[in-house]
Amino acid sequence: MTLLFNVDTERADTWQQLFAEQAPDIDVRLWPDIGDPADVRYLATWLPPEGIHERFPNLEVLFATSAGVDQFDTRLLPASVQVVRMLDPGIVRGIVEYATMAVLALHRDLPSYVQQQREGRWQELPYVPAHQRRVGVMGLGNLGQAVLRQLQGFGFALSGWSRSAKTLAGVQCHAGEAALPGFLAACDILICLLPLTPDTRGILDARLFAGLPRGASLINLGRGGHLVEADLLAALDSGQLQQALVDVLQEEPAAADHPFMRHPQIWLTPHIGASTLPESAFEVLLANLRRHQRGEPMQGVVDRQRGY
Ligand code: NDP
Ligand code: OXD
Repeated sequence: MTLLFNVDTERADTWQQLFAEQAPDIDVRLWPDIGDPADVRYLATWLPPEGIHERFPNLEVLFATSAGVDQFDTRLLPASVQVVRMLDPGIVRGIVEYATMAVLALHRDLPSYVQQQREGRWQELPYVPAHQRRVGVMGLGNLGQAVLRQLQGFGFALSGWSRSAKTLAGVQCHAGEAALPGFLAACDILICLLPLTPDTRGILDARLFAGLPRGASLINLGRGGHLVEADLLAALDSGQLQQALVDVLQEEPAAADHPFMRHPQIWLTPHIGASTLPESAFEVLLANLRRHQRGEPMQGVVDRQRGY
């Protein structure tokens, strides 16, 4: 059974070593040393190689090394190939850390205090208790729910929005497009943790910003494709939004002269919300391989119809 990794060299060596130590029956190959492509049953990759089916005629499972799978055009893959996203607990930890850091920074007015310091001003701003701070999460999946669980400990007024209806203790849940305005109207801090699909592309736009309370802030941890960048700039300029923390951009890496780079109301990070670490993702991947070998359903299989 051959598993081919198409990942960066640093992580490739760790993956190979983990398999050699703990699952020596699996023949692990590292791109570009493919050997006979007809041997490859499993491919683990961030980006899909060109002409994947012609190249690997016996491919059965494409394991994304990421939680999001929008980089794959799953329509180009034969129906027989299952696409599985990465449910790495390390990704969850990373996103929970980032979201918590971002919410607390916004809640405690850190961007304003940093600005005041630069201007040589020592001035206290009004304190808003956590229970009066309304934090909403778009996307109540693996990551959105983990973030909400963590934020609950601080006592924020929490809400969430998803495609299908959910019941989460301590969270005001909203579902579907019709419920979006009601959800937005009660978000002082909005976190996007949606997958990028045809339905969610460009969802963070002028219309959505107009539906938020004036002076709200945005944390985009989803994908750059969710955000209409010009609309964010306009919303910040007009005061409709106060601050944005942006981890993902339409074009990555961003150009040095990208308008977000030096914007005083934007904190930009280079897609570091979370990344897959072989040390924590190995068990998840191996467990899925074993499930597949036993003919059992794998965890994290992408529904091609929904696109996530
Ligand atoms: P999940 O698939 O577990 O959850 C997705 C959630 O989004 C679900 O609650 C789903 O609703 C909801 N959703 C999807 N489409 C819509 C829609 N049209 N309207 C309303 N809600 C919708 O994904 P994860 O939580 O694992 O990951 C979310 C995304 O986070 C990834 O796709 C990726 O883009 C991003 N990410 C970013 C990282 C970073 O470093 N910045 C790292 C990892 C992930 P329902 O529950 O009803 O299906
Ligand atoms: C992911 C990411 O989706 O790193 O895992 O963005």
